[in-house]
Order: sequence, then structure tokens, then C-alpha cells
Amino acid sequence: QATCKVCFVRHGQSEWNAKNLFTGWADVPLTILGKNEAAAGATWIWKEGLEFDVAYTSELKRAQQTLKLVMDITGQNDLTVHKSWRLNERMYGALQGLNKKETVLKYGDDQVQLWRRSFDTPPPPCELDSEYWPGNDNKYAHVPEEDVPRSECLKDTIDRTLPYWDGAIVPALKRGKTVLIAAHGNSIRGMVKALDNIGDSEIVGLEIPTGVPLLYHLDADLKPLKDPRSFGLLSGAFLGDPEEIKAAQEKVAAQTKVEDTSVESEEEGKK
Ligand code: DG2
Repeated sequence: QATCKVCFVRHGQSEWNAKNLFTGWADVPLTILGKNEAAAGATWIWKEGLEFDVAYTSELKRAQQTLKLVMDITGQNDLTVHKSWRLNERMYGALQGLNKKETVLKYGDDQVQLWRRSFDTPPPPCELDSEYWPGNDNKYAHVPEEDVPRSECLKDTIDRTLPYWDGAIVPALKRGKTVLIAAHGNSIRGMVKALDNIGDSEIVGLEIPTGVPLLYHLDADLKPLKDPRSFGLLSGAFLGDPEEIKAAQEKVAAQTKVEDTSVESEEEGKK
């Protein structure tokens, strides 16, 4: 029998998602489409009848805007919100600001797949004088310098997300609260990995679609109860139309798919 619930929402499309740029800790807002995705997710939360006790989000505005839309649309804008850098997206190092497909053309598909979806190979670090190094941003002035990342693989992201999950979110769940978390693909992967005890090599293949709520019912030991709507590795269920969710997952995975350029140039040559 469920005693508490946790609902994750990955932010909707950001301006840099729309331009297909590696984003990481760069603080970019949602696009109109991203706001619509968040609003659609909020509508599914409302249909599910979820009443939250507390909300958590990252230090990044794309997640905060998503959370605000969910709170407004579900009529829960008086929720207490806790923000933490530990829920931020993976820090994408020197790749931040680069176009994902151009990076594949420059470094090759295998290398980019390794940076993007391996468990423990971090992308190249960003320079300490870079505008993208979070140590140069006053928002992170309270974070000990040794904890400010220059680049993170999924393992690094999970290692800095889980202390916040254990220290701030788990206590609320243990008290039977219904929790909303608006965060990012890779920080959500970390929390779902912990909840569903997913292996290192399997978690990298889990695509979290933008703006789609992922709901878990948990027992008193915080063990997930299998939702009849769940599929794949997860006990929790994405809320929404299953076909649309699958298409949204495939869209995230395809961000680095480069068309066969040799065919294109042959065609060009014939003109
Ligand atoms: C994406 C994740 O994060 O990218 O940092 O580019 O969605 O928070 O902007 P988002 C980024 P992938 O790891 O899926 O390439």
C-alpha cells in the first residue's frame, strides 16, 4: 500500500534545446514550445488529482519556469519550493554552447555518444576563466570550490544529486508527503536509478522526455509500487499518451543523429 508519492518533471524545451546546443549549467529560459510542454504535463498532473505538499527544483530557470507553470495550472501556487544546485543538469564541460550535431561531425559519433551517454566518461573540462564555469557565477558562491564541477559524467551528476535526495527529499517522503520535483534529464536519472535500483549500464539508456510527469507511488520503506501503466525499467509511470511519450523519448535520443552526408553530397554533385 502506497504511503507517499513523488512526481518528477523534466523541464520543457529550452532555447538551447531548440538550437540543439549542449546546455548543462548554462541558464537559458524555456521556449514557447517548452512552456506548452510544461503546461501539457501540468494538465496530466491535474487529471491525476495530485495534491503536492512540497516542491524541489534546481538553480536553473528552465526547471524553475516549468515548476511554476505546473503550480499555476494545477492551482497549487502556494507550495513551498526548495532550490538546490544539486538538482542541476549534468555540467557539460567544454561542450556547453556547442551544437550537438556539429560536435558529432567534428569528433565522430562514437566519441560524442561516449560523452553524452556513457556512465563514467566525462566530457572535456571547461576552462576556469570560461563564462560557463559555475565558479564565476555568484549564484554558486555558497558551493565549496572543490564541489563546483568543470565537467561531469552521469556518475558524477548522480554522486552530487543523491546527497540532496537523501538529505532533503527522502525525509519528506518518509513523513508521508507528496513531493514534486522539477529538474533535468540527468539529475532525474540519478534519483530514478536510486528508487528503482537500476544498473549503471542500463540507466544510460533511459530517456526522460521533456515536460512529461513521471509518478511513483512508494511504500513505507520507500520501495516503489509497480504502476500498471509503467513500462521498461521503471516501476513509476509517465503520465500522458503512451505513443506521444515514446515519440518524445526517441526525439531526445536522436539529438545527435547526423544524416548520411555522403548521400547528400552525391545528390548535390548531380545538380
Ligand atoms: C541537456 C541534456 O539537458 O542533454 O544539457 O544539453 O535538457 O537540461 O537542457 P537539458 C543538455 P543530453 O545529455 O540529453 O544530450
